[in-house]
Amino acid sequence: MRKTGLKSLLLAAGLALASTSGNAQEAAPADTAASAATAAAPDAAAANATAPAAAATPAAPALVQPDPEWGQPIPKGIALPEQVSPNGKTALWFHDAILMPIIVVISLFVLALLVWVVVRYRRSAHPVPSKTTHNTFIEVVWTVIPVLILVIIAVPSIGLLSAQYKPAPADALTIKAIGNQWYWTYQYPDNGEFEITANMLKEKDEVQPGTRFRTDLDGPRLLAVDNRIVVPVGRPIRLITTSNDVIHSWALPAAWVKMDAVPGRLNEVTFQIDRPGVYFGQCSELCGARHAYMPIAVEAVSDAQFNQWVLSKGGTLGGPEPSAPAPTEPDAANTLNASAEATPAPADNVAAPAANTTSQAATANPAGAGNVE
Ligand SMILES: [Cu+2]
Repeated sequence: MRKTGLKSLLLAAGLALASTSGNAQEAAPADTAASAATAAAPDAAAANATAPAAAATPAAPALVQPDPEWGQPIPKGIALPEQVSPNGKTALWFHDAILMPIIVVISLFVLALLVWVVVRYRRSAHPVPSKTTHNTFIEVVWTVIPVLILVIIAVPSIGLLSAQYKPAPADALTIKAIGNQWYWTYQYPDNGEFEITANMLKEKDEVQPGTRFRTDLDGPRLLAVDNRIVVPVGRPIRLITTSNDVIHSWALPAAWVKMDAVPGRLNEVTFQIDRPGVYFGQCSELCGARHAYMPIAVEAVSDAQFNQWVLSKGGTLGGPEPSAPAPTEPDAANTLNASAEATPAPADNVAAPAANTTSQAATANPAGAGNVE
């Protein structure tokens, strides 16, 4: 007991120091932030939840409530999930309208042939076997029909394949997903390089008192994370994946995305979410003991909410805009950045989460501040 008291005192002192140095450039709020941190000193968890840096940045938009029918597994579901991206919709149509009917018809046809042969040519009904060896007509038919079926499948299949690997357009938003044993970090290079750390949220009975645990607002068990990433609805996302340790895989089934995250390499995939909501995925490459506990949660919101979220994370709005095809004008970028001047510089922001050292015991990585509720 005494040990934890001492620990939280040390932690609080560290937080107070971090907050004063972090806010040094902003003359006015420095004192209040420091005193606020000191006031919160006895409760390290509370101090962590209301990160000192948040005093200077705009409030994050409220958490979006996940829809149990969309973007997460449904009980007894055996079909592909509802798709929210153009490629996903094509793939779902391809699976439901082309592949499944063809597979069902072929399977039933082969089953019927087998049953017919077994019944009609059984020994009691057909004691003398036929010696027939060749039938040109049947041989042509059983060659030509499968070829035609393969051509029918190949046309939409190759189209989908090429669509999945089409490079992102110039106005796409770039997000970098970095796999770690066993959590994800994300960077937004178009928006001031700020970084998000996403850890799985544990259940109420698995955490220390005062630590944030999963609620229904966060999402399903084993899929909810403390910091969702946010993307704008209807805008192409250029997702770049890599890893800090072993091979992971970033997968979001509802958006038809799965891309390996390989150490020392950058993989790229483009996707787009056309429906607002919260979508969940998991690491899809066996990456170690806690492979099952590094989920992915993506919140798709309007442009305005996305911008608000970016500013709340200390980012900038200098990235390419969806309507501007050639957004390289330095002037335009400056005017956009002007509104974000009150927020700390990107370098400060990247450093900020390190001050909030709620290490999640099992992974021992610094967690982010969490979505302030
Ligand atoms: Cu992994």
